[in-house]
Amino acid sequence: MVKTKVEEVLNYIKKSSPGQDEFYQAAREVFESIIPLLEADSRYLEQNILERIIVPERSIIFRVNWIDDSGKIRTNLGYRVQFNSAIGPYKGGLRFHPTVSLGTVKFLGFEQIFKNALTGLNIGGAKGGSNFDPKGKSDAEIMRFCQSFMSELYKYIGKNRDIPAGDIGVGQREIGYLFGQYKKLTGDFDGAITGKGVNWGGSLARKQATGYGSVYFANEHLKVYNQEIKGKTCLVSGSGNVALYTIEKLIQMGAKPVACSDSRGTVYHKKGLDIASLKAVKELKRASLKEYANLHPDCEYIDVAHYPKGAHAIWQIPCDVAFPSATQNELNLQDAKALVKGGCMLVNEGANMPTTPDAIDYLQDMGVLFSPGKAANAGGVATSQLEMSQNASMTQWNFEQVDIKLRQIMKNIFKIAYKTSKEFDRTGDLITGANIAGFRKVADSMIDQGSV
Ligand code: NDP
Ligand code: 2IT
Repeated sequence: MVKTKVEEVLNYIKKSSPGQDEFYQAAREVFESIIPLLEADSRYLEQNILERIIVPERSIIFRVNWIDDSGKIRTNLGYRVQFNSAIGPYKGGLRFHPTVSLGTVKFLGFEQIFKNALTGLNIGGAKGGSNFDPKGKSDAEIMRFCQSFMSELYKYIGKNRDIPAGDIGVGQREIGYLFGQYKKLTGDFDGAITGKGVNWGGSLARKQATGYGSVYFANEHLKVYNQEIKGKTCLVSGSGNVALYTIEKLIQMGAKPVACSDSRGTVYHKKGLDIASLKAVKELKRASLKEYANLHPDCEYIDVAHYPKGAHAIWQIPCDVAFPSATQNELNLQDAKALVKGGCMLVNEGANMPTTPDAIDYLQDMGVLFSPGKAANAGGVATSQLEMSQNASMTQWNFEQVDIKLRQIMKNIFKIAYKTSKEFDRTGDLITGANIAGFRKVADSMIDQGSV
């Protein structure tokens, strides 16, 4: 009966959201994994929570006109999906990438609802972005695009209403231009955007938080099995914000990250990645990883054109722990098979939905530990909330204060996901544990607040 109902709602999503495959994938994963809760407590189906929770409270789509360096008017699509505000104001990042569509933003916003609930903080779920491609654009073009994007978005956000932040293609530079325009239009210097620079209201450790948090989570996970991250050989896909600070924390904790990637290729540095030159190439120069390979003749560079068909080069490298930290569906069944062959014991998701459903099934069947992104990468948004909190009280905490809170939050997220997996007789299945714990908090709040 419960399973039939879940299928019914999933079919409805498929029909009512044509072409939104990623959204459908995210909804299926959550709904299938919460079946034990729906069976144990009839209130959720009686109150039509599934039908209600899969519809965003509001989806805003807008035109963004901006002027390129040659004086030509260019047009992109802008999105903000305010998915759920049952437990707090809408909160979630903005993604600028040519692949962004309404389906992408809906999948990310849907995931964000449960991730934010898991942090234990009062933040609702949202996501936004644009199909604007920041690659190859000048600083001035990025600034004009951000100003134009905010000229529409500012109408819908606010420190108690909706608080955007960064995601793929949106780092501190973009947040600066967005915040500048927000301030100009509203006249308010407040915490309506997070990920700000530390000189102008940003929180120390926000930049590091997602990556550091991901490693703290992996370590908590390993501890249950009498293991630790120290001494482990690791693969970290991507080389953006999340990947770089995952690599940095791994090195600090005595692990050995040996490979990372970008959209053009993979670097395999067997003796261990050098974080200083990685940051210099990717963070400061915004260059290709090929430049890192040029600086380190002892490392191997595998161009994306030479990936084995259908698989991704990075996952073919032997490792103990894999941290997919680039983008969705970047680790497929073929990759999962290679990881198992290479001795991988834990896949810890730094990105949002990086592992395909068949890859997850395979990893779990083969006894590989799995940390779902909703739990493992929640340190970024949690620290965003710490930034909101500092802004509201007009204070600034030092790095250690924020880092201690981040560590505690990641420990708590692990604890609640693990405890909930146990409660539903699936001890150690953190997908079930995280989805049920996140869903229960939001669904109970929706029930408390009635039909709104
Ligand atoms: P960045 O833009 O800083 O970095 C993204 C990295 O992934 C880059 O190295 C990029 O390559 C690579 N990449 C992006 N898209 C693709 C693609 N389609 N194919 C191949 N490579 C790709 O983003 P973040 O590090 O902020 O985000 C990474 C992931 O983590 C995303 O899934 C994001 O949603 C998630 N996340 C981010 C948080 C944050 O606080 N920033 C918080 C929680 C999750 P290239 O350098 O060539 O562009
Ligand atoms: O996916 C995510 O959690 C983020 N991109 C961070 C969101 C935030 O509001 O800090």
